[in-house]
Amino acid sequence: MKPAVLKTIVPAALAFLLAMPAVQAQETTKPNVVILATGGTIAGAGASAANSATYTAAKVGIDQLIAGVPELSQLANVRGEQVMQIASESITNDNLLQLGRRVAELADSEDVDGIVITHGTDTLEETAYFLNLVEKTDKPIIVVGSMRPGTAMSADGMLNLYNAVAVAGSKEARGKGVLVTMNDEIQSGRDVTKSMNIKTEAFKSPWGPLGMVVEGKSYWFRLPAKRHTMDSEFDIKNIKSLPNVGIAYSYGNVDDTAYKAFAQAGAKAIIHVGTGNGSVSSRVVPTLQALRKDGIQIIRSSHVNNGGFVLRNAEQPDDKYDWVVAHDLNPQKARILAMVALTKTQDSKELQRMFWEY
Ligand code: DAS
Repeated sequence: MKPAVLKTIVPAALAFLLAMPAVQAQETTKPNVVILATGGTIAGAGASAANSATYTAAKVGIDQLIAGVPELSQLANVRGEQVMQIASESITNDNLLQLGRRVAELADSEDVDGIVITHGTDTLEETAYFLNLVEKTDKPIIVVGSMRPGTAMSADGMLNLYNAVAVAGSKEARGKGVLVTMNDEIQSGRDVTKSMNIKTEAFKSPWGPLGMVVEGKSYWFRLPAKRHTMDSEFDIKNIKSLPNVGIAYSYGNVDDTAYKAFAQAGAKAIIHVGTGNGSVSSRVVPTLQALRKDGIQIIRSSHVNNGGFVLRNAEQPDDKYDWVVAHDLNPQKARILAMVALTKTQDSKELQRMFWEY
């Protein structure tokens, strides 16, 4: 081979070979993120690109979701598992426990740095809060969904998923509790709620988001104030089943039918969704007093959206009736905490402490 050629090829080959370990090392420096898929709109499909609201949820599998966002591989070593494939309005307590146990197994695994859960948006806030209460890890756990199916124009799922993996792989997200990344914002799993059903800017926290994700980088502005994950007294590993807790919505002319039906069905607690400050109609108070005497916990929440804040002994003499107030939790989150709390205590004063602290 002519010397001139040797002079060019050999150094280039050497340089390439020398770079190899660095390339290998780069792969191993990327975080390992597992995506658990449960269904929902983020896995949905519509008949045409114009169908942003008419589609079928829970159709697309996790491998296709990951293949649809090849940029994920720039953020992390990603692998997926299809835990279930359902629309989230159909998620049961058993599904919640199944998901929570799989999350705990992965969180305990040395080679997992972060976990993403793709989920329907209808009950995303309930799952996120449940995991926030029971997962004993400081690794990032990010629950993510989308308001439009991937088949629609301006679908939001791809970027939501990209942001979720970016946050799940970031060290700054550790120890902040379960998080939700929707519409470029990072929300606390405790606070966030679906406030609108046909906008991509649907998920809001009454007390504001914790941060933002821009081009794969997260920016933090606040920290969660309530107990969660490693600081929680609850542990998924100690929860065999979740008790029956009903939610009864109040309104003008309401009577005690729903409350009696929940009691008949074996509810251990009833979330009263009151008007205003968790008010209770005078037509319903005697029944709630009787149900409390029968051992059913009565928990007053509010249907004031975007941050109803129920104060003890304001609208009702909670001390006298031995009732609990849900603090700022919306009714569906109050049910999640009540179920988890009742796996540990039947004491209403202990329950109230938990509602202040979580
Ligand atoms: N049915 C809704 C759900 O699965 C679709 C969605 O918004 O994700 O929660």
